[in-house]
Amino acid sequence: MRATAKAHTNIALIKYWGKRNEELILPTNSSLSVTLDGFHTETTVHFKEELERDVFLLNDEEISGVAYDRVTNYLELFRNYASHKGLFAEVHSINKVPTAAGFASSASGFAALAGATAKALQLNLNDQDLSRFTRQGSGSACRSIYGGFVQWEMGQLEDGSDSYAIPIAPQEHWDIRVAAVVLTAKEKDVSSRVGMKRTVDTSVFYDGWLESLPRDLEEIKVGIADKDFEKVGSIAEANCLKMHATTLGAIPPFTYWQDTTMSVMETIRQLRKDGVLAYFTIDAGPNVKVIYLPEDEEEILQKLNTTNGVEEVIVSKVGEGISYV
Ligand code: 2P0
Repeated sequence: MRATAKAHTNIALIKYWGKRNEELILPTNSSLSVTLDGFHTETTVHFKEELERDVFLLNDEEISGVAYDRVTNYLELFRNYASHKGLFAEVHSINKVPTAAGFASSASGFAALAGATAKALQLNLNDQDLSRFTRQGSGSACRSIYGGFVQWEMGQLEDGSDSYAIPIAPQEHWDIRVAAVVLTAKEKDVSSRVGMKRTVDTSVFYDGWLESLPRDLEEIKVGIADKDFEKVGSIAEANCLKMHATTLGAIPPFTYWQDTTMSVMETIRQLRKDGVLAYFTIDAGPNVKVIYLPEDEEEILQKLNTTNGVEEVIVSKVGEGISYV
């Protein structure tokens, strides 16, 4: 009753920003992401009769508190499903997602945890079932089951059975690059969970965000199919700006941006004025991700590395889906 899974993180080009059901993690909108090869989590789950509770080690360090609770509560889902009440596990995760890079390590983390747990319990889930299970650990993680370009279907049903990710185009479809621009951290963030809830509950701009999404999603899928980089980049950048605009309309208002975030945005706009196709996207934090084509890499990295506040730039290619070691 032991298995190891490896999953990569992903970056949303059309953002998930809000839940209609917090317990089941059901979103208010469908989203679309690219799986990244630069960042992954490898997790071993070992169920043992002699354990009296779950044990969670992250990078060889035993974890307690909120992070432990989230893992053990998540394992409970599988125990209930597989009728293994009282069977506990040792979970050993190696996280190759530098927290400073501002990627939700929960995406690769919960995808790897779900995969390893299902395998250890010999549940024989197909990818769709696995994605559905993964979603209940962390929303964005359900997209990390697949490589390449992935859509998370919001679904309509109250039990969440139609809310899971589907592959849109495989890893080898298109070689685009994503640079994670790490900025000097200044202040504590509003977590994505708290931020999205506050926005759904209070932002006067939230309805506008939701209304604009179906069109963004349809258009970007056409762009991906046609490998139209200008189309994909401009839709992704505008979608990110709309998501962040909703936070300014919340009560109390907040923003994830810092002055250095805006410096990077300005660098990207200037690159475009100079004829280089580069676009930015930003998640629930100050760091910026830049998407571009391989032939422009040298020039873009040179400009980013000389931008105010940039500590480090980490490049990813399009990555693969979950695998078992
Ligand atoms: C995304 N984000 O689509 C969006 C864009 C942040 C901004 O998914 O509460 O860690 O575990 O479902 O997935 C970050 O939120 O939230 C996120 P939960 P998650 O990638």
